[in-house]
This record gives sequence, C-alpha cells and structure tokens, in this order.
Amino acid sequence: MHDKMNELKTEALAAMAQAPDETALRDQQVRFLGKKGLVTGLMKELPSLAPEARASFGKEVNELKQELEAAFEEAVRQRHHASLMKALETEGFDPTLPGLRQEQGAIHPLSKIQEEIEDVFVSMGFIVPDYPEAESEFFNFEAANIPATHPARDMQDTFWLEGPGSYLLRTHTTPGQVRAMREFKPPFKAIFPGKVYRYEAVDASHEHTFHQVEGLLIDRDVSVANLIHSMKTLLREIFKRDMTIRLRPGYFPFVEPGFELDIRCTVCEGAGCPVCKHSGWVELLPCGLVHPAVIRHGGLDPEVWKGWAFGLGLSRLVMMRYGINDIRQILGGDLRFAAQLSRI
Ligand code: FA5
Repeated sequence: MHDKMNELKTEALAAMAQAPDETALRDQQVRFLGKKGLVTGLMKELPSLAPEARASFGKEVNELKQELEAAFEEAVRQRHHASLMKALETEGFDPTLPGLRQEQGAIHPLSKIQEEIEDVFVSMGFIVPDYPEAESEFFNFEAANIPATHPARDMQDTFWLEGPGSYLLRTHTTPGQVRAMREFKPPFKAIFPGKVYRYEAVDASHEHTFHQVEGLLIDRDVSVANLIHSMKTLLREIFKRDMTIRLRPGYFPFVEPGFELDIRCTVCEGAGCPVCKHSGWVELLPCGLVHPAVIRHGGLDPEVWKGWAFGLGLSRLVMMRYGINDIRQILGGDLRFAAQLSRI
C-alpha cells in the first residue's frame, strides 16, 4: 500500500480510539472520509502518477475508504452500547415498566350514524350528493323561499363571509334541495348530509356547528302518505324497531304543508319522563311537501313535479342513541369522551 495511505490509516485508527464519544467519532469520520476528507483527498495525487499505476492506486484508495468506513461504524456502535450500559447503571432501569402502547383510532359516533343513515337510504335507491358548506345567500335563503325581509331569517342567523358576493356558512342542508333539482333529472331521490352553522346562543342542546341530513324526493305523484311511509322506514332502520310517531303542523317557508315529526319517547315509552319533558313525545325531525316556489327555483314545473323533504338533526340523534346530555361534548374534542362512545 502507498505510504501516504498507510499513514492515513494509522492516523484514522488512532483518532477512532481516542474519540471520547459518538459525536467526536462522527466528526473524525467526516475529517477522513467526507467529500473533502483526507482519504478522498488522496485522489488528487492521481494526475502525478504514471498512467499504468493510476488504476491500482484508485482501487486501493477505495478499499481503504471502505475499510475505514466499516471501522468507524463499528466504533460508533460500540460507543453507543457503552453509553447505554453506563446510563443503565447510573440512572437505573425498571424492566417492569409498561411499554409504549400504540393508541388505536375509531370512527366518531356522528360519522357512524351518518354512515348508517346513508346505507339505509342508498339501499332504498337514494343518491348521496355533497354540497358546499360555504353557500351563497341565494341558495341558503332565496331559493328556499326565505326572501331578505322574511322573519325566518332571524331564526337562522349565521356567519357571513367577507369578500365579493354574498356568501355565508350554510344554516341548514336545505339549499341542497334546489341544487339537486338543478343537477339531477326528475324523478330522483337524494339525501345530503353535512355540517351546518348558526350564530346561536350555545347551550346543552344547541351548538353553533352541528350536523343535519336533508332528504328529498321529487316525483309526479307525491303525497303526505309517501312521506310518512318513508319516515317510518327510516326510523325503523335507525332504532331497529317500529316507532310510534305523530305529526304536528310546523312552519317552514320551503314546505307546504310542513310538519314536526315526533316519536314516542324511547326512555319512558310515553309515560312521561325528564327526557321528553313529561309529554311522552320527543321532537325528531321537521318535514313536509316541497313548496311550489322551491320547485320553481329548481327549474321544474310545480304543476308536474312534486316532492317531499325532511331535515334530520344528526347531532340530536347521536345524543338520543348514546344518552348524551350535553350536545357540546359531541364536537368538543375530548378524547376521553370520544373513546368511550367509539367502543359502544
Ligand atoms: C331546518 O333546519 C330545516 N331546514 C329542516 C327542514 C328540511 C324542514 C326540510 C322541512 C323540510 P330546524 O331549524 O328546525 O329546521 O333544524 C332541523 C333540526 O336540526 C332540528 O330538529 C334539530 O334536530 C337540529 N338543530 C337545529 N338547531 C340546532 C342547534 N343549534 N344545535 C343542534 N341541532 C340543531
């Protein structure tokens, strides 16, 4: 081996032996083997060598590099092991401590109920389109037959977006009705679940951000009887049994007639309890026959096409199913709460 090479090898091995720790070793490794290191620098001598000696010289430099590389890695491994052993001796080690456990995620109860409802409706031939949460004033209000001066706007105040146009965070999933009528050729049936927002005085049963599922069916002959049948089917699938329901008149500008659908209280079976405020009934979902003005906004002739629609509050349904007494826990982000429900 070339004299210079031998010298460098001895020098490198000595530096390795003297390096006090892993960091010092790594520094030495760079000093000898880095791009601008001493061993790499040997190659600069190539042009001064006789042409026939160059190939073997290059080969030897490479072999030296590989040899030292392996020696450095071994030295690093030994230092690492030694420092670990020292730490174990001085800091103590408790082999009975439990290891780190990988937490497993789970589907949020809201998503679970939403998926179940989607499955029920898809099996009945419904489509599930997705509509924007940042909605235009037109689709959220005007198209739903709620003009600017209508008092119903006060009931659904919301978060307005700055910038051009009149945009807001949708207050309900109802704007999807006119969007769907413009998108799909009738007859059709669709549900559109999603997040909605209201500028709301938040309490145990009111959130500013909550989830609804809107249902819409457009066909030639649609009656309240169709609506009741579909709602009963939905409730049977959700609650896994036949539910006793009643309809009360309810006012919503986008349906005529409009109803509040109540179910017989699942806790007291109608006898009266705190959950149903001693009435025996729990308000579940508003629904009705689609108002002709809304059908017209959808680009359809209300003399030919009729429809029913409902708007189910998903968050409240989750509360009923899991016995949650404060809606703010659902999206509160407390993992201890979410973990309990995801196991049910
Ligand atoms: C509506 O939003 C209508 N768009 C529903 C509708 C659709 C009626 C189609 C007729 C035909 P309402 O404001 O009542 O209606 O809200 C519907 C459901 O959303 C309520 O029954 C309730 O379950 C839920 N909800 C309303 N406000 C809140 C809130 N602040 N927090 C949580 N859930 C709410």
